[in-house]
Amino acid sequence: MALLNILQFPDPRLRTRAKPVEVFDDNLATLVRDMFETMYEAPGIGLAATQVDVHRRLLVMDVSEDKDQSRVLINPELIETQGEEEMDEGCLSVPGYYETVRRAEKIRVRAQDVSGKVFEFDADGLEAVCIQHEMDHLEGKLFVDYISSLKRDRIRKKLEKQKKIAS
Ligand code: GNR
Ligand code: NI
Repeated sequence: MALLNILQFPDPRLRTRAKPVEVFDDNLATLVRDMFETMYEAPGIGLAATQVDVHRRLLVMDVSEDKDQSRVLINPELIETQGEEEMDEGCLSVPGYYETVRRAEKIRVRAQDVSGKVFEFDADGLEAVCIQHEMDHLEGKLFVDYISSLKRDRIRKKLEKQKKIAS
């Protein structure tokens, strides 16, 4: 097991569009395990491969209170969306900042599991928000892209300053 380094905004690597996962092998299973360990340790409710500098289309998540409902989505697609909802979002790549984002309220998702098997399910509430947030990462998109450029710039400057002090 290994903890992975989480890239922080405004790292340009977070802007990479991830490629499909094509090989469902032991390396993939190890990456999934390491991503879960990294997500639970952070702690966070989701983690996209992009955030750990792996530019393949997979994400892990667990939105449960008891942290016993781990879910891995490989090559996820939204096949249906319904309604709109606003929620305060945070991101492990934008630590310490929370902003309101409007997203689809209910979604139907198609994805593959770690062995490559295709499955579908419906999600709403926090789970739906988390899936859309993680799928954005796979497109190189961050939740701060939904707020004003003035606010985003302020966050960028503060995180850059923090990084300088820390290094
Ligand atoms: O841990 C996280 N919490 C969260 C809260 C509201 C909306 C989205 C999220 S995802 C975030 C972890 C993360 O950055 N995933 O990419
Ligand atoms: Ni995030």
